Amino acid sequence: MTDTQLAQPHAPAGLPPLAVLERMYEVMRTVTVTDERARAEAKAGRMPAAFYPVRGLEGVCAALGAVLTPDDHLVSTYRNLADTVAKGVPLRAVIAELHGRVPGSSKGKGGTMHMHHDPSGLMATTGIVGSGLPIAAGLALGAQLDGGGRAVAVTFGDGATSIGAYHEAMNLAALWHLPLVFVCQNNMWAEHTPIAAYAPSTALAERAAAYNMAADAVDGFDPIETWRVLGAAVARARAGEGPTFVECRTYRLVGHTSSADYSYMPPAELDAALARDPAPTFRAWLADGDHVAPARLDEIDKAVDTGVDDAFDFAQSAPHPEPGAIYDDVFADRTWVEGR
Ligand SMILES: Cc1ncc(C[n+]2csc(CCOP(=O)(O)OP(=O)(O)O)c2C)c(N)n1
Ligand SMILES: [Mg+2]
Repeated sequence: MTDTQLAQPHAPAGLPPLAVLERMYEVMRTVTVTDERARAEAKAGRMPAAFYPVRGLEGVCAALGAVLTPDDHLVSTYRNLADTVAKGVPLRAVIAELHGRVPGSSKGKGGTMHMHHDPSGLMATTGIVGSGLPIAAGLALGAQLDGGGRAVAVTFGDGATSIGAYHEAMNLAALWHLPLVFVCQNNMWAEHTPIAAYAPSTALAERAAAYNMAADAVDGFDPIETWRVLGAAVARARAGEGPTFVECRTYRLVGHTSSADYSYMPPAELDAALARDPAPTFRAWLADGDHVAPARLDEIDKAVDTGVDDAFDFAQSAPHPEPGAIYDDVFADRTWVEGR
């Protein structure tokens, strides 16, 4: 933990209300089931796209979704299944976009690298490591100029903290007190490189002190603690108290992409993380602590399974975009396109 005292005054007391607990579990279960199905579909050649698994991030993303409203903006990465679902993008629109089909959130023309869904506040996803941070800083400047009240969050990996754009965005956000939450999804790996092999200090939250920015580090396998810390950071942003850097410590439970070998990951480390698999662990905690009735959890599981099947069936029977649609939604002034 680093400067926990900076964020904590805003931390909500107690547990999230029942509806929020149920929604968090629904998101986590949806993500776990969809992730597995997407990897299978990609391997079978039915989803001809790179898919970046999110297993391990379920609790972090469910917590983030629970503290943001649809008016708040989110910028994510290529590893965005959990972020998009948690932010409220309909699963059909997410899966159709992964398949490059017309009903996708970017009309099937963006794929996982370029998703956008206005009604839920998902502003962009990016394929270039670290490139979402300056975009989010711009959105946060917009929110500030609009008079405040709206928070902006950006998610990125641990590896992104070694990219120049990360430092530029951190610097400006702190200097201008932007309403921005930097959510570092530290899964301990950047492709095939473990964090200790590329970062001289693996305490990533401590770097925020160099920008005089509030920061916290949290166990990302604990969705309730993550909800508290992210909730406090979002509250700071809304209150005009400036940005917060939150390092959510998790572990990547499968390979970098759906097809990548991950036998290089130390088995003991991976097994320890798998023993804390977010959705089943949260489910057991909800049931054992009498927070949500087991029958209700069964109901959620059933609805999630049906919803995931529906989203893949929907996507795979939807049309691809027409070639002529390639210039639509790209240029505000279409003279150049139409003049050709
Ligand atoms: C600027 C840039 N350099 C390299 C890559 C190739 N690349 C894609 S994902 C990745 C790993 C990034 O690791 P991290 O930021 O920890 O995110 P994770 O994939 O673990 O979620 C790399 C190097 C890229 N997309 N962009
Ligand atoms: Mg990583």
